[in-house]
Amino acid sequence: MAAAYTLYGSFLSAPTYKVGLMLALCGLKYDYRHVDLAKGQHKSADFLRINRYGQVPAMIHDGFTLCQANTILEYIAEQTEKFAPANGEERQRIREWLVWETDRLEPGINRSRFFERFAKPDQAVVDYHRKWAEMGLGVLDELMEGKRFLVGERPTIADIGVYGVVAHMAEAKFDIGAWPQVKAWSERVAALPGFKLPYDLLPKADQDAA
Ligand SMILES: N[C@@H](CCC(=O)N[C@@H](CS)C(=O)NCC(=O)O)C(=O)O
Repeated sequence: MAAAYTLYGSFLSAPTYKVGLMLALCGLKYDYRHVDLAKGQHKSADFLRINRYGQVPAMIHDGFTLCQANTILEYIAEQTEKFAPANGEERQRIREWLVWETDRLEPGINRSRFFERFAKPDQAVVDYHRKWAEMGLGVLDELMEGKRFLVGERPTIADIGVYGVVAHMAEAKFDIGAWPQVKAWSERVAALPGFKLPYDLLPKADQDAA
């Protein structure tokens, strides 16, 4: 029988990892559909019906189609009440973190990683993005001082969204040791039950829930 959740994504994609990590930490079974970005499958007519933006990840839950990783995290948290806000103030703080990271953290780290792994543009472009990543990591490090998790004392989807990016910083050739609060926090996330690193989590081909 098909699982209630189907995740469409790529094992190379940090935003796909965010959703896969959330499903794993919630202990949810899901069918996985590999979208081959190199072959342009994300721009095919079939896939555009699932995600109009032509990007991974996308998810279908009981016939309801979703895209944009951080909003998928919010959806799963609402469905399961796991990693969810405890009250209205936490909901707001979580959203602030999730918007901040797509604005100030993800572009610098993910593009720096892309340049290291796939295609290097002019050095000035590389330097520009590395500077943005370092600024974002600096803000995260400062704001994590004296805190266990981003919002309150327990992990929420804010941690999962931000961690999904931080997990890829080594591939972007950033040494997490330069940001000690980020390092300590990321170790707390990695200690959560069900946690898996990116390449241990996402299959390289379609996989149905066991
Ligand atoms: N804001 C989107 C970003 C998704 C994204 O950038 N996905 C990349 C792979 S990591 C992609 O599909 N790139 C192909 C494209 O944008 O055409 C999210 O969080 O889901």
